Amino acid sequence: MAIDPASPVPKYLQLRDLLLDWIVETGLSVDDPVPSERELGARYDLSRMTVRQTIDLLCSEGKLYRVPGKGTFVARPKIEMSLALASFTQDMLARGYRPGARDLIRRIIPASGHIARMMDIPPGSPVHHIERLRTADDEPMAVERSNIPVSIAPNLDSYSLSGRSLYQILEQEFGILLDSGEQTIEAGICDAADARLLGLPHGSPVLSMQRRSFGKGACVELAISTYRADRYQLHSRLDPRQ
Ligand code: 16G
Repeated sequence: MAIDPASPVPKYLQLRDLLLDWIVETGLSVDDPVPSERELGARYDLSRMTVRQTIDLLCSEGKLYRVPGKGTFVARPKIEMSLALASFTQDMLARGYRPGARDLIRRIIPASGHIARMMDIPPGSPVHHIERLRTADDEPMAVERSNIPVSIAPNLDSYSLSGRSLYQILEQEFGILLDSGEQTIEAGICDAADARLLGLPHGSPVLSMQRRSFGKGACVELAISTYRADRYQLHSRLDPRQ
């Protein structure tokens, strides 16, 4: 395939698709180098500026990455997160990664006005506040901040969460089955604290998620989480009836 100069599609976008096809066809894998901007320009008869625009785009999409002085390489594919009421553990296992969690904060706090409103509980009522760094194959992926009313899981704080799924503990120890949920996802910028935890430069793009999970009509968890946008993408099936 070649660039079509008569196409209404800008050349840098045509080159993007050609390069992605070429990577698949030639069987390039993660960390393999792609040809230099000069070689690509010559191969597709394009200016260096157009080629750079394409490479910039593919880098910002997380498909390629640059190493100064070395070249441009194929990036690892992003992890797909399903928009289901699944736990991090389930989601990672289903995708072939080893899930992990490191406790950052675990304490009982009085529900703030926001938490109380979101969870439909009285302001000031006690909630378990759990902050965890979530990992996949030991790589930091997300900072999750969960709030769970003490009234529904009184001694949750006595259960270790290392190596065990929160949703599994809620089900097995407290008989709480999550039956519905809602989630909002926004683009965001990593603050200094989360950047340090996730091993990212301050100001990196993230996916900010707020999830409310319900069991028998009551709000069980309000989770406010920060996921790395360079390693994560959301995947959902589309239903024409919704
Ligand atoms: C998911 C949930 C989180 C929940 C966690 C439990 C989001 C986006 N996702 O990551 O709310 O606390 O699963 O995971 O908020 P676990 O059962 O593996 O501990």
